[in-house]
Amino acid sequence: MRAITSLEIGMEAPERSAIADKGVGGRILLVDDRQSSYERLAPILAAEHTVDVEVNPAEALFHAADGNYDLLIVSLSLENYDGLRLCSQARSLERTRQLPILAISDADNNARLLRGLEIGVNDYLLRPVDKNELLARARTQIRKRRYTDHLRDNVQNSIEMAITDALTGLHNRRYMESHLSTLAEQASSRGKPLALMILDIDFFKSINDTYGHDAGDDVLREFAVRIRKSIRGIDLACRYGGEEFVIVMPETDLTVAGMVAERLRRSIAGETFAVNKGTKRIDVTISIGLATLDREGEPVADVLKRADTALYRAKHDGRNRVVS
Ligand code: GH3
Ligand code: MG
Ligand code: MG
Ligand code: MG
Repeated sequence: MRAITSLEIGMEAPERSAIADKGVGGRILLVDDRQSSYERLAPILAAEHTVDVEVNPAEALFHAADGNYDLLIVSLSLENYDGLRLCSQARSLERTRQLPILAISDADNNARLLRGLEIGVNDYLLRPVDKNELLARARTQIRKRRYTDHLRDNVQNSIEMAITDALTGLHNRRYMESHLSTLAEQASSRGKPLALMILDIDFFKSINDTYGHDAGDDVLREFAVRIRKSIRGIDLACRYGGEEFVIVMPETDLTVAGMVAERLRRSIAGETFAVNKGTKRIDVTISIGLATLDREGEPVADVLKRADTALYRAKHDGRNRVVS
């Protein structure tokens, strides 16, 4: 692959960065095996964008797939290769499916152009290519691409926010409830155990009352950090309510879950929590109620209920303990 850089086409670096600042400058892969053609087109594009020229169409897809490009420009009149086939392959490949394609076609080849549009080519230009038209169409495709990316990021963020507890970064109750029954069904159908624990901070109200609400928040955040450290990737931890957390552990029986719970309980009681910007360290303890899925097809609500009853007993028996 031959990269046409600003130096090669004699353009000063500040000029390029001024254009990049406007946010339109993108990365373009130009697939063209006719020297007379790409030697004219690439410098035009390079005035606003970073351009790589690929003269070997068979290689082009490979580069398009991992080159992080914003736009693929394909000459349909390649000498030894079908430019349309390249476009169609790009559309069927996961990594290039969303990559905009601008086709360049000979003026006398309308049928091929129509086929290209059917395949999913986003826009086209006819030869002889007009400089300003090329730049305008490239710009439009790159802008659209940026906008779509932006929308996708926003959707992604909204989904994250809907399933995440803002204070601790753990999953929220809604997320856990929507996944718990699936986890239980999977465990049942595979004949694997499933353990569930409810963790509740002891006398949390008095932490708030004594050190302030912000200190309470510090404790919740630090508790979430310690929970994360003590679970496996397949475990599901969530903030279930105020100072109550739930951990679901697939493929874990009561004995192992009891050990995990006890280790966590001890680590909380054994190391003080920093609050109020680290100016104070306070003692925190937790109580844990533990239950497992007992029989195939048992409703998860029943398991949760038993874990909650166990938690109640842990509180009643003096707190800072695990009960199953
Ligand atoms: P127990 O040992 O029986 O669990 O007593 P507790 O004081 O921990 O339980 P209680 O349910 O009486 O109090 C829970 C408190 O948690 C009450 C509520 O104000 C506080 N709380 C709930 N959510 C938050 C929060 O996001 N931040 C802070 N700082 N406090 C919270
Ligand atoms: Mg309570
Ligand atoms: Mg509590
Ligand atoms: Mg509580």
